[in-house]
Parts: sequence; C-alpha cells; structure tokens
Amino acid sequence: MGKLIVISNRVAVPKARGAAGAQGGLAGALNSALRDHKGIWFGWSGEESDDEDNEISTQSHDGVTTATIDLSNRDIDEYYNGYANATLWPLFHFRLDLTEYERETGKGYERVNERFADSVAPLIEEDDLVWVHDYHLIPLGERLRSHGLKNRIGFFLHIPWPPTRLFVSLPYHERLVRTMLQYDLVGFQTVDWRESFLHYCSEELGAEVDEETGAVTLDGWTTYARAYPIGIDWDHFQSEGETGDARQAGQRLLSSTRRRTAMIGVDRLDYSKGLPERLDGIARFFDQFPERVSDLVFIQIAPPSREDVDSYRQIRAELEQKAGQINGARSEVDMVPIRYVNRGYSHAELFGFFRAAKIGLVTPLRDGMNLVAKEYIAAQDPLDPGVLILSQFAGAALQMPESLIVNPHSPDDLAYAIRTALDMPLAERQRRYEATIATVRDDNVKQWTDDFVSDLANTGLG
Ligand code: ADQ
Repeated sequence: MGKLIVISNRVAVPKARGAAGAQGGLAGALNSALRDHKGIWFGWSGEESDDEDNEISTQSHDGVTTATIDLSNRDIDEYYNGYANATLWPLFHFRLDLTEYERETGKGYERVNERFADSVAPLIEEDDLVWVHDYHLIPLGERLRSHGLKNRIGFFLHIPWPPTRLFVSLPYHERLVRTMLQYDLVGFQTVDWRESFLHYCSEELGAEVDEETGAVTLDGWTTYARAYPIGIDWDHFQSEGETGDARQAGQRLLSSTRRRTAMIGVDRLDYSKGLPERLDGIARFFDQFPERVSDLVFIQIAPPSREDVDSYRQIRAELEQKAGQINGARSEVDMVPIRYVNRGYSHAELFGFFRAAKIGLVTPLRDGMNLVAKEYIAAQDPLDPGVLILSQFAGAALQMPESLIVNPHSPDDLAYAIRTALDMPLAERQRRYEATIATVRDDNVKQWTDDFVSDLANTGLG
C-alpha cells in the first residue's frame, strides 16, 4: 500500500516539531494514521488570499506532510459561509427553515472543490489511499476521478444524513449524490444516517442497494456505505486529566459552587446544539421545583463559531437574552443560577470541569455523533460518577443508551431528567456509568481511523 492522503476543509498544521503528538481528538488520530502511512494532509490553510496563482504551502513534521492552499474572499463567502454552512449544514441537521438555496454559492462550492482537486491531484501516486472528510467536500472524489485517478477513495460524513423527503428540497440533489457514488467507501456516524442514504439511493436514483453489505450499484460501479461511529482520543484525554491544569480547573469550579450541584454544558455555539431549548428546560425545572433552585448551578461553555453566517449571530443574541432573563428572575445577591461563558478551554481544563460537574447536559436537536457526551463520561470518577443527560437525536445516543435519554424539544422532559439526575442514588449512577464506559474507552478515535482505513484498503475497486 502507498501513502495515506487525508483531505479536509481545514488542516491542523503542527506548529513545531513533535506538536502533532500533543494534539487530541480527530487531528491527533489523523496525524497518527498519517505517520503510520507516511501520509499527506491536504486542505485550506484558513487564510484568505486573492492572489490568483497562490501556491500549495507544505510543511513536514514527524513523517507527516501538511499541504495547504489559501482561499479568496469570494471562495470563503460562497463555498464556506455560503453553500457549506448556510445550505448543507442546516439541511443535513433537518433545519429547512434556516436553509438558504443560492445558485451562486452552489457554483462557488463546485469551483472550490475543483480547485482542491487541481491542487491535490499531482500529490497523489498510484497506490495511495485517499480519504476525504465531510460535507464541504462531497463532490471531491468525482472531481479527482475526472483527473484520471483510479485510486481507492473513501469519504466520511461527520454530520447526519437527512431523510429523503427533506433532502430532495436541495436543488440538484441528484447531481450531488451521484458524485458520492464515485467513492469506493462512504462512511456515516450511525446506522440511521446510513439507512437514510441507502433509501435515497434506491428511491431517487434507482440504484441497486444491498442493505446487508451496504453495496450501492449504479451504472456498473459499486460503492459501499457503512457506519463508523467516531470516538474520542481516550489515551490523550486521560493523560490530560492527570495534569495539574485539570485538577486546578476542577477545584476552581467546585469551590465556586458552594455545595450546590454543578451541571455543565460544553458546545460550539451552534443552533444544532439545542442551547435555547436547554435553557427553556432549566427554566421549567426552576418553575416546577422552586424549592430546588438553590441546589443547582448550571455552567454553559459555548465559544462562538461561524460568526459570518446570519443564523449564528441570531442564535448568540437569543441565548444571551434567555440567560439574562432566567438569571434576572432567579439570582440572589451572592449566586446566579446560570453561568454562560463564551470562550474555549483546553482539554485538560474541560476534563477538570466535567469531573467536578455531577450532571452533564448534552441536548442537541440533531448531531452526527457528539464527542462532548463521550468526553463527559470519560472524565468521571468511577467511584462517584456523574449523570449524563443525552438527547435522543445525537448519534451518540445509539451507543450510550444507559444515559438519561431525553427529547430536547420538551422542556418538561428536560426538567424531569434534571430532577432525576439530582436525586439519583450512587448505585444507579455507577450502574449506568459501568454500562457506558467500555464503548467510550474501546470505540475510540484510533480504532475508528484503523477501521476506516483498513476497510478502504480492502474494498474492491468499483
Ligand atoms: P462538532 O459539531 O464540533 O463536531 P462535537 O462532536 O461535540 O461537535 O465535538 C466538539 C469538540 O470540540 C469536542 O472535542 C469538545 O471538547 C470541543 N469543544 C467544544 N466546546 C469547547 C470549548 N468551549 N472549549 C474547548 N473545546 C471545546 C462535528 C459533528 C459531530 C461529530 C464531530 C466528530 O457535528 O456530530 O461528533 O464532528 O465527527
């Protein structure tokens, strides 16, 4: 087998020699797979440049080469903020109300995918395996084939796949899915998203579909669709948890809550994460159980993201208003019930916060997987574990059914789950924790990378 070529919208470029080893999560796992295969990671640098003939910039560290290109202002606007994040992201998270359909951004998306293909194709050699990531780059495999590439090419979708009836609202939906059928292997987070994809292929494209093996055959070419649930970087996260930073963060949180139970939420500020609905559930809890207001402090950590997209600015304003209203009505001179923090923290600090918080609240309206749910469980003390309240609409719910599963749209459901978690006896907390920890530990991101890459290497071509 040749090299592994990973292609994603953004690339985590190691800043210094050895830095790749210190990365956690997806970047760390991909870097370790790339090191094993002497690979190349290609994508957008995150920089803007209007220089017409801007070139690939490459760096090599520890056997991994990163290769990046800059994008023009127009490319960023149409491809990234436009088609990827104002069309595909909301549609794939079932939010037709927020989905924008603009011809120009669709063209920009195709243009940037073509540009990615033009730039990366010369770096790919005959036996290399190519692994494309996520919704920004769905048509890239087909573009690479048009450059004559006969390599094994795989694609992994990190977000949900919508039901056929929603998906057909996308202009040129057939064209987009036909490009996916030029890959050898297409991976989804869960069997549910895979099933929706297979349904679309058979109903809308008339492809021959084998539900058992995931084989989709159209025009004489076979693509395999399979589920590969992503996990956390267990070893890295545990070692971060043993640092002084983690302990200090946990102590800082505990000493500030003064015997109240800390409940925590950690999410990118994104409407798919169900943050206003979460605050509605907490407000309902305070209304229904007024005698318990003094038992609880809720900490929501939510760093802003994608602020150039309208719907993201709106969700931020809505959240600030809701948190302000609840706190205005419920605060005492020495205590506010909701702490809302708009910044990021290191994984060590998050570990400390998760361990100190006896309830974890992960309630997306729709989520491909949700790694925060797994990180929360990974950080718990086995002798005195906290309780995870988890949305039935996160991919993670399929793997973690022993969490307190809730409907995030129902404030009553959330309020009831919070009360159940607050009162849950130690024996039941331990039973639920024991039932969940093995999947969080064993189905980790390293295993996920190995599974996908080995399946891709062993998939029949076409
Ligand atoms: P995201 O939507 O970004 O990922 P998630 O899976 O929860 O969602 O991953 C977020 C990561 O960012 C976690 O590792 C978390 O610790 C970190 N993070 C969040 N808030 C943070 C903060 N304030 N400070 C520091 N770190 C923070 C997409 C899909 C998911 C899918 C992942 C991986 O939407 O469904 O699980 O990709 O495939």
